[in-house]
Amino acid sequence: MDNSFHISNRKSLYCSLAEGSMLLSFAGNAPRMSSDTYYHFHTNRNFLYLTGITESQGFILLVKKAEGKTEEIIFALPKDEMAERWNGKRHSFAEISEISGISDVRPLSDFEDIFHKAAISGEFSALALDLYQYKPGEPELEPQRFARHTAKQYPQLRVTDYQSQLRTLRTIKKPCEIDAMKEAMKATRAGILAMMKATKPGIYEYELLAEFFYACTKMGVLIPSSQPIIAAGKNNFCIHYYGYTGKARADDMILIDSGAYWDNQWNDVSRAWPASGKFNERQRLLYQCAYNTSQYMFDLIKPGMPMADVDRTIRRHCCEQLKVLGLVDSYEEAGKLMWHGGAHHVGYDVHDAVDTERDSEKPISPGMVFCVDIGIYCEEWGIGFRLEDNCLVTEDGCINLSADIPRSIEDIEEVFS
Ligand SMILES: [Mn+2]
Repeated sequence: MDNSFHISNRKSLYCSLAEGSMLLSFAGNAPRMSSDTYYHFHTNRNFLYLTGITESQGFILLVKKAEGKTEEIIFALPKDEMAERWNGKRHSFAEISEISGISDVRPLSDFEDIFHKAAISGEFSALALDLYQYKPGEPELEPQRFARHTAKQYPQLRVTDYQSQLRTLRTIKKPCEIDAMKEAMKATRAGILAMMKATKPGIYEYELLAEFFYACTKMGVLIPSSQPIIAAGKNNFCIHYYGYTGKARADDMILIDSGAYWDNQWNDVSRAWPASGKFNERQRLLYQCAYNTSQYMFDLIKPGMPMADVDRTIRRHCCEQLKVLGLVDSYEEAGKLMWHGGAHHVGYDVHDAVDTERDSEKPISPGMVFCVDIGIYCEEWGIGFRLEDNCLVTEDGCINLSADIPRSIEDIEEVFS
C-alpha cells in the first residue's frame, strides 16, 4: 500500500492522542520453533497499519507534545552484510522512510537514550502501549515487558492501552484495503473451487489442503491463509479443527474455513458441501436454513444497525427454521445447534480489531467489513457446517465480497456436475 495510507492512519491516531503523550508500537519477533529454526514472521498488525513495514524487531515512537506538535521516529535493524547473507536483505533506512513516510529512521541502539531523555524531560505524562493481546498465564509480550519497565523506571508516565483508538480506526476500511481484500478473494475463490472439484468419497482432508495451497500459491499468494480449517464428517464438530488426517465418507459434509491474504489483508470464508457432490435430504434441510439466513442478512445489513444485531438476527432467523424442523423447541435452545457467534470484523487480522461488549452495540458504518457466519452443528444427524461470507458495508446497504464462491445448493451441485 502507498505510504499516504500509513501517513493518514497516524494522523487519525494523533487526533485521539492526548497532548503530552508518547506511543510505542512494536513489530515483534518470530518465535523460535526449535534449535535455530523460527516460525514464519507475521508483523504486529497495529505496527503494520501505522508504518507499512513488515520486517521484524523494529518499532515506532510517536509523540504528541503541547499545542499538538507531533514527532515520529522508526527504530530499525541496521544493514548487516553477514546477517543478510544468511537471512536475506534488510531494508535500508531510506527504504523504510519511503515505505512509511517517516523521515526520521534510526538504529535500534539509539532508542534507550532517546526514550530516557524524553521520559525525564517533563514534557510527557503518559505512554500508550498496545497491551490488549496479552492473556494472563501466557508468556509476557514486548509491550507488557515495556509497561513493567516504565512503571518501575518512570513512574511519572501513566501507562495506557491505545488499542481502543486503533480498533476504532481499523474497523473502517479505506479503499486500498477493500481493493486488497477483493484481490485476495480471487485466490480464496480459486482455492475453494479447487477443493470442491477435487472432492470425492474417500478423499483425505490433507489432499484438499494441498489443492487449496496449490491453487493460491500458483496465483502468487505466498501466505495462502491463516491456518485453514478443512474437516470432514465428525471432525466438523471441532470448530477450530487442524488435524487434516480425516477421510471423507460419501455421506459426510466437508467443511472448510479459510481465506487468502493479499497486501496485508485477509479473507475469512467458510463453505460446506457433501463429499458425494449431491446433498442428501437432511444435509439439504440444514444447509437451506443457513443459506436462507445468510441471504436474509445480506438484504438487511446497512449502516445504523447495531453490530450486535447481526449476531442476534442470525440466531433468531436460523432458529425459527430449526424449530420447523423440530430440532429445537424455542429460541433459548438455539445454542444446542448454533455453537458460535455470527459476526466479527476481518481485515489486518482474520478476527480483526476484536469487538468488546462496548463496541457491539455501536452502529454499523460504511467501510466496515465483517463476516456473516452461520454455523449449524447437529450431532444427532451427524451433520455440522458453517456458511461464512465477508460483508462490506456501503452507504445504503452492503455487498457480499465472497458472493462468487458457490454458496447455494444449486451452485454447489453444479460444480460437481
Ligand atoms: Mn472463518
